[in-house]
Amino acid sequence: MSRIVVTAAAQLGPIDRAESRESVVARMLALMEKAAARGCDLIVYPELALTTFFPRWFMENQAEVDTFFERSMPNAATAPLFERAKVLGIGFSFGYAEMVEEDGVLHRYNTSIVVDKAGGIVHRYRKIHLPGHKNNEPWRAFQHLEKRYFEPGMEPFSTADAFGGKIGQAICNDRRWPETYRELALRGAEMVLIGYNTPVHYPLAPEHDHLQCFHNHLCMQAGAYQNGMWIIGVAKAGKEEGCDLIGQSCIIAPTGEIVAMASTLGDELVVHDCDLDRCTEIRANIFNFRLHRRPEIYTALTATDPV
Ligand code: CDT
Repeated sequence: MSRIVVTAAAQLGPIDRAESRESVVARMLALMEKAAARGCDLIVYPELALTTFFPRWFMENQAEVDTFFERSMPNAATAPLFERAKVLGIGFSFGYAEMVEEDGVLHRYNTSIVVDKAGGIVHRYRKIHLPGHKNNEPWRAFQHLEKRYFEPGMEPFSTADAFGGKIGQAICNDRRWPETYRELALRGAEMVLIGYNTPVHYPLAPEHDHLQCFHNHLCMQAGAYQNGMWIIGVAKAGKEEGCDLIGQSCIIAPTGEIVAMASTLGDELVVHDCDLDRCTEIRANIFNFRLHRRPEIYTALTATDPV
């Protein structure tokens, strides 16, 4: 049986603060129609896909922050995505700000879900590596307050059996950490979906601004190759509320090669036939974990502090 997952990376252009979820969902639906017309099994949207990237602003009023969060999924604004995808017979994935009450305590996470062709949520991932800072730092051109507005996800990386294979998820800053890919690969992931919002300007090291696009591909290509997995990297791109976000949404083969890439900073679809059996080219050979890995020697990897 074929294990080809025809996959679309659905890049979104900028979302203004005033743009409604309904308007964004209409844009996502337009991309979904295109993907379905191209025979896609799965369409992948970026991190925090439903709103502007709100951690760029310091907000003291929690009620204002909470306007960017979803209290249930699906909900009234996103139901059209679930309904249309089911009719089209296409799966999808997108990121959103999740507010959830667990054991009487309110939690807020940077979350991403995978929905299968039958319309069911088959995987949920809460961002583990939250970048940025907790307090207002007015010297910055813009804030990056993920550490203030979200709790880090406490569930380990995981996979779902979906689309004929094992699908994992990571979110934006996670893609810079080699542990993300290795954890997912050791848990069997054959395809990892990674949405991102990455500003061109990095206030802590502006001398690296010109390297943002290079680092974007560098880490995802290395992650794909060193673990023999497909990587679907999907940007929210373009000038959003005066902040330039990189694009370069791409599909990366288990060999580390970019096989499809967006060429704009707007709403754009790139599609590839991803053969999950190609993971074996790497995993049965150069990175055969069982034969060649030496976990008994890597003790520093799971130690809490660097040696
Ligand atoms: N969304 C996200 O995680 N963005 C970060 C920006 C750099 S850290 C301030 C990233 O790693 O792309």
